[in-house]
Amino acid sequence: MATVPFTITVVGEGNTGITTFIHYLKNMTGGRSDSDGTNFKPDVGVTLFDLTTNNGNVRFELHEIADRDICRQTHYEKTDAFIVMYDATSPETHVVSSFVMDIAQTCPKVPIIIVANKIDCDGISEADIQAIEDTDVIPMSAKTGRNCFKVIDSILTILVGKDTYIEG
Ligand SMILES: Nc1nc2c(ncn2[C@@H]2O[C@H](COP(=O)(O)OP(=O)(O)O)[C@@H](O)[C@H]2O)c(=O)[nH]1
Ligand SMILES: [Mg+2]
Repeated sequence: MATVPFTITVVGEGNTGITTFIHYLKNMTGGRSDSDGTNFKPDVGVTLFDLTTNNGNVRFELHEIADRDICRQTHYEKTDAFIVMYDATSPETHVVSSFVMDIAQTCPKVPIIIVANKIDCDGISEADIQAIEDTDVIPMSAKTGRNCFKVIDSILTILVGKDTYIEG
């Protein structure tokens, strides 16, 4: 069966946990990082992993973008879905709306998933986590892995179709 490739761009302020999230997924899926130079740019990290779903095989190419201008210039066009991440413990990183507005203006048809990371941290209660969920943001911990695959499931639902799930 053919593998359908998707390019996912992950953006957010520094230190929100993007690299940790991508490493977690890479380790869990046996993925690999692109270090052969073909996709390499100073501010861009690329990680590939394959998923078997009930609706076919999917390849995710995850791009971590450190610089918003680079993101705009080189990535907006080829991105199938964006993950915008903020740190749930750090309100100043909650500049999600500016990322979202930027993306929505440049490529309004591309889906955006908003993730609040670091929900494992002290001071974040289950009620807080529920409140995040109520705003259609996915609460996540890249450290413990909680909800990391929920983010992937949400993308699969949007890009592949409803009731798509990872098999095996
Ligand atoms: N407690 C906690 N720390 C995290 C989590 N994700 C990342 N971190 C920590 O936050 C810091 C920044 O993470 P990093 O992945 O490099 O962030 P990036 O700049 O967005 O790529 C590191 O010290 C990570 O160990 C998380 O879910 N929970
Ligand atoms: Mg990083």
